[in-house]
Amino acid sequence: GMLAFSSLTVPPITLYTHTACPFAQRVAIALEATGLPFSKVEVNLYGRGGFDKSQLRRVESDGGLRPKGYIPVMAIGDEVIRESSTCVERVAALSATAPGAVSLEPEEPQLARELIRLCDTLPKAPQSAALDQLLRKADAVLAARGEAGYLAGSAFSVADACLLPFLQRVDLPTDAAALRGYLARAHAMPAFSRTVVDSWWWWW
Ligand SMILES: N[C@@H](CCC(=O)N[C@@H](CS)C(=O)NCC(=O)O)C(=O)O
Repeated sequence: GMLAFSSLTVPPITLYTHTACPFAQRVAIALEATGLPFSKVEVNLYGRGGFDKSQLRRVESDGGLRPKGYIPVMAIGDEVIRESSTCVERVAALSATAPGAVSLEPEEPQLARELIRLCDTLPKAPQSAALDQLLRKADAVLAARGEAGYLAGSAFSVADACLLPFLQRVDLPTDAAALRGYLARAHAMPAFSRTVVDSWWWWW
C-alpha cells in the first residue's frame, strides 16, 4: 500500500542554503551524513538577482508557510519545512527508513535534545556563560565516551549535525581535550568537512 511505498522512496530533497550560515550547515551535514541524495540552492540573501529572497519566499508560500525569507528551508517533494533543528530531525526520520541511508537517530535521544536545546538558545555573542556551559557539557560527555564517541552515543547523530557548525566557530577551552579531539575527528569526516568553508558567519 501507500505506506510501504512511501517508506521505501524518498522524494527529491532540495536545501535552500548559504555556505556561510551555521543553521543551514546543520542540515547540509545531516544530509551528507545520511548519504541521501539532495540538491542545494544557494540563496542570495542580501542582494537582488539570482535565487534571491523573493524566490525563497515563493518556495515557502508554495509550501503553505507564511514566508520569512530565512534559511535554511528544505523541500522534500511537496513538503516544505524550516527551522534548522526541525529540518535535521526530519532528515533523521527519513534516514531511519530510507534503504541504504545511514541513520542519524541518536542512541541517547534525551541527551541529544538537551544539547540541541542548549545550542538553539545560545545568545548571539562569541562568548557567554551559556556557551561555556554547552562546551563543558559536550566535553564531559565526550570524555566519558572515550576516543571514538560522538555527542549522543557511539555513532554520529542529529546532535553532532546540530552542534558542529557552532563548535567550529568558537574558541574551545584549552583544557577541553575530549572536545578538541572530537572536533579534529569531525574535520576528517567528509560529511562535515564538505560543509566547512573559509569564510563564514559566526553570529547566531
Ligand atoms: N532559528 C533559525 C535561524 C536561521 C537564521 O538565522 N538564518 C539566517 C542566516 S544564518 C538568515 O536566514 N537570515 C536572513 C536575514 O537575516 O534576513 C534556524 O534555526 O533555522
